[in-house]
Order: sequence, then C-alpha cells, then structure tokens
Amino acid sequence: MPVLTYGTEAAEARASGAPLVALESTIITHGMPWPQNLETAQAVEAEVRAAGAVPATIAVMDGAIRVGLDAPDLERLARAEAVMKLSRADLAVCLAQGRTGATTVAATMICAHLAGIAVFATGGIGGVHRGAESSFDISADLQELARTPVTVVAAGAKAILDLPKTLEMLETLGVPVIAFGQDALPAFWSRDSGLAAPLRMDSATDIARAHRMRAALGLCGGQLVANPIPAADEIAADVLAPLIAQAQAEAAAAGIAAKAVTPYLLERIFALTEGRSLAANIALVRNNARLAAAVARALQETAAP
Ligand code: PSU
Ligand code: MN
Repeated sequence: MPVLTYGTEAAEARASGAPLVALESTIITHGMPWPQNLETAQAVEAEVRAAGAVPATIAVMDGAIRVGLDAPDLERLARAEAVMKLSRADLAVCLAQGRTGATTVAATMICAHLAGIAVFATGGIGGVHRGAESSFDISADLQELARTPVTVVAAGAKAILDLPKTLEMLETLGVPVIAFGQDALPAFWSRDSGLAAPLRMDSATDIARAHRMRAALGLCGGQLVANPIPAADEIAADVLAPLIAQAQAEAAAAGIAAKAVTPYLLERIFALTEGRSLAANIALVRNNARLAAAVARALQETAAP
C-alpha cells in the first residue's frame, strides 16, 4: 500500500490543478469534544470550499498518510479513541505499526509538503509553554515552521503559552510571523496579545508573494500568518487570564506533562469558560480556513519571481 493516499476530492483537485488547503486532525481528536469536533471539521472544510479552494484534512489511518478524508473516514476519526498524537518524531512509527494517528501542526506541515500543498489552516500553533525554563516544553511546531516550506494560517499561538518566549524562539528560528490586517499579535481566543507582531500584511496576495519569494531565495521553512479571531467571537484577554492561570496550576498539580499538556489545558479552559472557549475556537478556525483558501488561490495567480 502506498504511504501517501488521497481522498476523492483531493485527488480530483490534484488532477484539475485546483488550489488545495491542508487541515490538521489533532484539533479533531485531541482539541475538541465529540460531536463538536466532527461538526467543526465539516464546517471548516465547507469554509474552504465556499472560498474557492479544496480542503484536504490530513491524518494517518490504517498505516497510510491520508491527504483528504472522505466523509465516512472523517467521522471514524472524530469518533475514534486512543488515537496517537503525531508530531515529526511519531509519524514514521505510527505508519510502520499500521496505527491511526492525528497530525499536529508539525506533522501536518510535513504531510502537506509531501503532497505538494503549500497552505495549511489550523486554530493555533504550539509554542513555548509557560515554565519552559524548567520543563523545556517547547512544541515541535516551531522547529517545523523553520524547516518545512508551508504557509500556516493560525490565530496566533494559543494563549495558554508563553507568547513573548514563543515570539523570541520564532525569531531565532527565522520564521516570519505575519499579523494579518493589524499590528498586534493575536492571542488565539483574543484579538490582541498586547505584543506587537514582527511583520504585518493586509492581503492574501502579499502573503502568496512572500511565500514565493522565500522559495526563490532558497530559504527553507514556512511562514506563520497570525489571523485575529473575528471581533464578535473573541473572549477578552483579561477575562481569560485568571482562567488560564487556574488551568495551568491544575495541570502542574496533576503532574500533566509532555503531549498531554495542550489537550489538558484546552479541556480545562473549555470547562472554566462554560464552553465559550470552544465556540471561539470554532469561529477562529473557520476564519483561518477562509484566509488560507484565499492565499491558496492567490498562490496560483502569483508567478515565481
Ligand atoms: N489548535 C487548536 N487546537 C489544538 C491544536 C491546535 O485549536 O488542539 C493542536 C495542534 O495540532 C498543535 C498542537 O500542533 O495542538 C500543539 O501540541 P504541542 O503543544 O504538544 O506541540
Ligand atoms: Mn510539548
């Protein structure tokens, strides 16, 4: 069996040259509860289609990388339990053992690049965790952005992280962090992190040009487009701050570590906001899907310099 397989819609898009947008699957299996996870995955795919591109949700199923999940597969993944959370380190092992795994931002970038897909929409990337100076917990997403040439549209890094350290790390790694349509770096559930973004762009065409320019210069790595959540859907940062601190303290007390940290914090913040964080999360992923589709289309119209 080939390692890389395509869903029906993605295969058609490849044949006809239609613009594709990659979507991750960890958000489905580890980021949201059933059944909102499936509803969100379907809604995000619909946003990409409505914006004139073709969605390709990526996961490992039955020992193959699946680029584009047909409807029954998407539902099977959303219902599945004991799915591996795959980053760069885990991908080959999951495939070799014929297991099912959900791809994080890092693993989705790798698979998208293998499939020739240049644009990827997610919710928020992983980053430098608070307390990383003692835990050393820094998401492999950051390294991946430094080495794999995919433009990732996210609502910034998740606000549960240490955002100043995450920005410093991205700068060190040479990753362009581009706020879309504003000067401030967005903070996932909130539009403004209180930090200035290093770069700003206001159109999908500019983002596509910068993507092509990096390739022309032979620079490895991708770009992070930080797209603020729509104003109507945001949760103010000062409302969230004490809840994030509480979730963090609970995670520490419960001894949560490594891959379990991000899913644990997201679930606790969901409970502490009485579901508001999930509604915001859904809104921001949909918003990112729309922008990613616009970038994928613009890339097709942008010649290499
Ligand atoms: N965005 C969301 N929900 C999520 C994630 C992102 O809205 O669950 C996932 C992504 O797959 C990201 C991962 O790559 O969390 C980061 O995990 P870690 O911090 O363990 O690297
Ligand atoms: Mn981690």
